[in-house]
Amino acid sequence: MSYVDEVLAKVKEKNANEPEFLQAVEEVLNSLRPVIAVNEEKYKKLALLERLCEPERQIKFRVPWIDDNGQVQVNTGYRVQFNSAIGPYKGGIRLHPSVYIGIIKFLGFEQIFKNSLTGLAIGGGKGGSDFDPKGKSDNEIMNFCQSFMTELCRHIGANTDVPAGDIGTGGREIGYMYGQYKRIRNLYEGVLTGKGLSFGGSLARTEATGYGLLYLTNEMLKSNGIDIAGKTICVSGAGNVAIYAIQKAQQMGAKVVTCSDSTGWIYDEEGIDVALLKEIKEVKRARLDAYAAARPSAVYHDKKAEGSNVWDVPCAVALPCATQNELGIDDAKKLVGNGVLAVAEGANMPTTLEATEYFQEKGVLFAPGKAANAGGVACSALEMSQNSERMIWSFEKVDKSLESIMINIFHNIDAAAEKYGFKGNYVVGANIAGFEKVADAMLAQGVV
Ligand code: NDP
Ligand code: 2IT
Repeated sequence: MSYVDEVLAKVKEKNANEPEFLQAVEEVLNSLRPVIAVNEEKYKKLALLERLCEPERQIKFRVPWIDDNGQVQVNTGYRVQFNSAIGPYKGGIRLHPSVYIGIIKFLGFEQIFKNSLTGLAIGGGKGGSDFDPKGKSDNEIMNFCQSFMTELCRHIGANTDVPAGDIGTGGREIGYMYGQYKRIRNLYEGVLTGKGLSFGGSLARTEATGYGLLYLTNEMLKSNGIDIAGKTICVSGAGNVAIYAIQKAQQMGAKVVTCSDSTGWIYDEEGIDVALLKEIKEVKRARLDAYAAARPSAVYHDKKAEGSNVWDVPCAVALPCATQNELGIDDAKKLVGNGVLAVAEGANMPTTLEATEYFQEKGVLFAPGKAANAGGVACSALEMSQNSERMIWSFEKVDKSLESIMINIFHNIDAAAEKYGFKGNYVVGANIAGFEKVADAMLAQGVV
């Protein structure tokens, strides 16, 4: 049995109840086969892959808070500090009822390679809670965030572990968490990213993941002789990543005709109205049916009632920007049937393994999330730099840095794929290019 297969078997046995984590590990380790083969004995003796798949530290804690009726509620908080070989742990905080340790571990594992791909000094981590922000009052959100940070604050720090946003955690939540950190630790430091602009946040961080997704997608299309201008694009999700992906796609001359939330989706034949979408999602925190109600060119589809989704709509480029495993094999077949040219993942692991392989077999360009959505965390690292030097960069400076980071990522993953004989397979390229730096640092730092 090869070393990779041995480790895969061990990881499966040890984490049998964490399918999302196993899915992420399987994809990465399978891609690494050609690199591992070159140093198989050495890596095995040093248990490099076992160490890579075992978080350095996992923290699980009680989060009690009081709702508006005076009732005490209890949630579970998590922080997985996965790998600090190349920098302090870095990764978002997800607030969603589906959160359990397997979700946080899959996200933390992906983050190791993504952060490495940015070329910046950030290790991999992720956190979150099964708290559901939907329908909560502002006061309840603050109570939760303060309680969450009351425990988390002892485990993080500007040079230790720097959390940020993810599903359910945006500027408002980061603000409440930052206030509580500062109050308890008496430290005004860049311990969180995605902060408000008045207290150490970076310009363009809000836009960064969506913009970065389009910078990378555009570069991938260009290198394959395709012009993004005039193309029809389907986006899923209607949160931070989706909104700014739509905005940048439009700036590049493409037409985005869909977006979605957990209850339904929109088809807008005239192209999504970003100002209206922002008003509904960022200001009113409402559902997407409000978009169709305000826009005659849009049709709202109820997900449950119709069983349909955005991938039913013919497009040249598909950008899944909502959540894990939202694009399965049936969706992939529909997209390919409708002539899709490229898929780029704005979300983390939105495409199932089966669907990913299907796209690759059919010659669809496929950019995996750990490369395609790295713009968010890259900009977070730029926020950390600004906090360290106590400076504020202009929007243009951050945006230009972001663009060049994303273009570099594309060329690095493209080159890594080609070097190992998998030309055009950006999944393999991203996993190998992300792994190489982390492995080198781990080996240099001894058995830790
Ligand atoms: P938001 O909370 O801002 O938006 C999430 C969107 O996805 C919402 O429209 C939400 O709908 C939908 N969604 C979430 N969970 C589900 C679900 N289980 N089923 C169906 N729809 C769902 O999160 P982000 O935009 O920040 O994150 C989206 C994805 O991008 C995630 O995978 C995240 O990990 C990834 N990502 C985020 C980065 C960032 O900087 N924010 C950086 C890199 C990756 P509803 O509101 O109805 O729940
Ligand atoms: O998945 C991700 O990369 C994020 N949610 C952003 C992490 C960060 O630290 O900015």
